[in-house]
Amino acid sequence: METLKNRIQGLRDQFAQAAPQVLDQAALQELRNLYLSRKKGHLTQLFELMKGLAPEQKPAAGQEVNSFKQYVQSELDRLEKELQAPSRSGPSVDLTLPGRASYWGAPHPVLLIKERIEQIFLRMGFSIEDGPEMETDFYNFEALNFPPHHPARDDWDTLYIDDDLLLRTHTSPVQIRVMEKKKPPIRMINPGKVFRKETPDPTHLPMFFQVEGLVVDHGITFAHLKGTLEYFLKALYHDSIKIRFRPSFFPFTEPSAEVDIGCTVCNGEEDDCRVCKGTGWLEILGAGMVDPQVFKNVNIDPEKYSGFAFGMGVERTAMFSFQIPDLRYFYENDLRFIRQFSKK
Ligand code: FA5
Repeated sequence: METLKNRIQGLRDQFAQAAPQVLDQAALQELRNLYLSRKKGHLTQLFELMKGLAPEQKPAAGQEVNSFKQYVQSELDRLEKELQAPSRSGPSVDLTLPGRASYWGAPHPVLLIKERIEQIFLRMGFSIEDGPEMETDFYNFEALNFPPHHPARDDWDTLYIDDDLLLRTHTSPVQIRVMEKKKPPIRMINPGKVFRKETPDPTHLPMFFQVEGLVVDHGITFAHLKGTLEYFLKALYHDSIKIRFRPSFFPFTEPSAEVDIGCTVCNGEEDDCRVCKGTGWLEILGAGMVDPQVFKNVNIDPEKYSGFAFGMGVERTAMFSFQIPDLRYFYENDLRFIRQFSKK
């Protein structure tokens, strides 16, 4: 009797293991034959085994075998039903549902404008140069004619790393690095990040991109500076963009100018415009003729050569191109903002 019970338990375990593997009608039929086939099925063999038992053991044994047979039968029925249900026999996707659009990503608007600026200057024969974001006091200030304690340093709220190292406040140090390396003629731009200890507001960021420009050759005049920048601004915005040059001061250029364009957000028509603050003008870059002292600092003879330089803010340029009223949107990483620049 014990042998029979153990045999039934063993068969029950085997069945439970085999049932989840049944994925089609052929496998189901195989399992059915294994247990219920009249000739060699496990149940037929169990009934054979019963015959050898003592008569008083037969009723209990009969109950055990019959209950196992019922278990097998009902499990086979359940598997049969499952195979017919759509989840196992047919595709589980509803092909009538509308498709989901996939998002392809979009270039960041600042990157987009940086590339447009580069393209315009490449067309004019400028090269693209690179420089470090962490600078020494010499490159960021001294070689650019800012002696220690010069009040002009106060215009830049500098982030110092130690007494000599700082996060560059502008891309102008790259002018020095390029003039140390290359001799004129030089025609280069340098796009890169700069850092200032500023509180973010609609027109100021503590980290932003600038594009520096430098031209050095024989006989370069302010007319070249003006012509180059006018050509550039018209190519970037449109032919009828309003441009004005205002006298300004930078220790490394003389004379110096600040260049403004007519407000692209309000067109000079709103007194309370948050971007131009009602002035109708937007400051886009600083520029000027390279100061002779800067040439001397890099061993270029100012009697033989002259040049001009400029530095523009890329976020401000992008802000004016896309009419974005607040520079802080660029770095809030709100996908709803970024996705507007997707081409798809
Ligand atoms: C400079 O940084 C000079 N190095 C530019 C220069 C280069 C002058 C070569 C002469 C010759 P300025 O601090 O004005 O200048 O900055 C240049 C431009 O960077 C500004 O016109 C503006 O477009 C942008 N800018 C300045 N400060 C910020 C700021 N906090 N956030 C975003 N953009 C800024």
